[in-house]
Amino acid sequence: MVSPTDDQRFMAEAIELSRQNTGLTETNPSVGCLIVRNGQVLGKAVTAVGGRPHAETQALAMAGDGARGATAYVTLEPCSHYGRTPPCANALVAAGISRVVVSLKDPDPRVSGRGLAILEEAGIEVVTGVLEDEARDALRAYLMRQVKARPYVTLKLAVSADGMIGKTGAGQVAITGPLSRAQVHAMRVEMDAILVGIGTALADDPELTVRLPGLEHRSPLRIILDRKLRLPLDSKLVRTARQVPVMVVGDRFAEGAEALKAAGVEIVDLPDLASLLSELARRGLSSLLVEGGAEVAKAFLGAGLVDRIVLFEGPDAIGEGGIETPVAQDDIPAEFNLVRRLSFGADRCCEYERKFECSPVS
Ligand code: AOF
Ligand code: ZN
Repeated sequence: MVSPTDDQRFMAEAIELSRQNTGLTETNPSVGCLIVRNGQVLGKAVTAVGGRPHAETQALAMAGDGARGATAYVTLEPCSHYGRTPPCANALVAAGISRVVVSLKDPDPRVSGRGLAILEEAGIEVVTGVLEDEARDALRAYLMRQVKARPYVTLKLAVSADGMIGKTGAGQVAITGPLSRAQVHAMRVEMDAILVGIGTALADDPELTVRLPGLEHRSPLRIILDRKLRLPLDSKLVRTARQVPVMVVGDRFAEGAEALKAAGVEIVDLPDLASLLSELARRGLSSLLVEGGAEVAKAFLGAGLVDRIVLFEGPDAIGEGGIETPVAQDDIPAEFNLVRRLSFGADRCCEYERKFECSPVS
């Protein structure tokens, strides 16, 4: 007999494994799978970078004949559709797996319940809902796009000791230290897109790429909210548009549109943030990091379109000329809960999450 604690322990390992490729599996969720027999892990895998092969087929290949009579732990319901790979549910049946423990049902309409049905019809014991909250956290971006047809939105803010996010006319001001900055780059790796307003783009001339050794090629799509197309052609963003895509959300008939397009920038003309998020989801993007500035943060918060707030707090004050943060630690909206508290050198970092109300497990 497998005790419930064993199920939780192995599922925890599968979830941890799944996090390894978060953000790197294109439109696919990053799923973790363990093949276990008599308490021994015979195979384990995560959805490959790029989205294929899926986790189960790789874990089964690793377990080989050992999979016969074994238990498979999968963070998401095994797929049942013939996509670019044959269904994982069928592969589990063919390998002689006798028990499958799943955390979450897959909301993808091509799968949604059918994967579990294939397993049950083959006489496999199926258990669902194990460590559901943890799996939902690991799969939150994928679930948000599937269930709400928009990306999961994270708002990142770096706030000084006196509650400021910058200084008028001063360009980029160092609020947090190098460890926090490295952490922001690590966050970017997991994102499908990063967004700033034109105010920030003009003041900071940011590059918004990932600059971590070995991960430079993992930069997300860069989005600038720029109604009047004020983004300068000699900005770092435009100059690097051919290496890492840049999308400007603005009036496609405004002056300068042709020059931006010629420089490799895409212009999309959309009326509001909700339509932008729908468009991103339609393109298969599941996660968005909003990096500033104050007006953009307020607009996302005001529209109820923020799912997570990551608040970095530096040790020094900015003083005179400071730009006030749109949200401080003591006025986080009530619907957000503190989920993580970390330190990066002299900086503190608090993460707040809005209750994620999509429960795909029936
Ligand atoms: C699994 N195991 O590791 C993953 C799954 O485009 P395709 O054919 O690869 O299918 C994408 C869908 O497969 C995706 O929407 C989700 O339903 C499922 N992802 N399923 O069995 C995996 N990544
Ligand atoms: Zn699959």
